[in-house]
Amino acid sequence: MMRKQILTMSALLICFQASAHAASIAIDGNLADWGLHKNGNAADWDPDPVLVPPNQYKVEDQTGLNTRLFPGWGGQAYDAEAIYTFIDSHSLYIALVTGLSPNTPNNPAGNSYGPGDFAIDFGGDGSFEFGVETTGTNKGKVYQVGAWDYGLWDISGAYNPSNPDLAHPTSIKTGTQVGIGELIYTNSWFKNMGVNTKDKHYIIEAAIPLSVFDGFSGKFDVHWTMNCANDAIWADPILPATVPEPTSIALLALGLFAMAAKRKPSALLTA
Ligand SMILES: [Ca+2]
Ligand SMILES: [Ca+2]
Ligand SMILES: [Ca+2]
Repeated sequence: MMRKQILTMSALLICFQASAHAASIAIDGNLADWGLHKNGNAADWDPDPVLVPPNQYKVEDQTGLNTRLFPGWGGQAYDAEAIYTFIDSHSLYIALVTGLSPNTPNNPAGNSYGPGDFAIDFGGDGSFEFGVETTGTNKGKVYQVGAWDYGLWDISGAYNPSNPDLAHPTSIKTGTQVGIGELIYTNSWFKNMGVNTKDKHYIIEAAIPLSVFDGFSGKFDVHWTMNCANDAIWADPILPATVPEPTSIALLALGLFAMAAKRKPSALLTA
């Protein structure tokens, strides 16, 4: 009897989550669902304004061979070009466009640096509490981060690997896994996005369940760079404090009503 009641509740809650998740982002490495285009126009970088209002994205497309990206160099191959974020009742969605191939070897001795991880700072205080792995067998896993790796540049933008700028964490060094999201880093490049039509672009698209951020809310930074931190990009969405939504309250009440009905069938029948 009790088991059946619990199943009824679960079914109702799953039902609710499925309907709330009906938002429009598919984690498939294609950013058409964000309202982005590949038409060779400047407006290609502008997302769907309803989905992604201005505070939730940043575009910083650069081009050219060995252009200075600030603080580092590396041109298109190291360009962190755009980041977009969107939050629904279930997940944080992230879309990143970069010139950095996921297959770039991490070989500092050969002046080659691989992709970094998403770094998430609640409170805007420079402490990046969470990280999301973007490559390797842990791709998509979310960590509460103990320590970060950093890049080659100091706070003034000078090459100084022994005193790196802590505002730009690169890869997760140590941490405790708190969950797993969906994440795709496309292996093949595409062209014709924006006015630099010959640039090759790769995409990272991710969905992170909000449950991993339990106890955190408010404005936060979603930051990404590569392991040299030659170029970094970030956006500042807002995570509302968790309050039960009217729909879920109604469904919970319905579930409780169903349980009460099962517990006291006679009372219901004679009412
Ligand atoms: Ca997509
Ligand atoms: Ca570019
Ligand atoms: Ca913080």
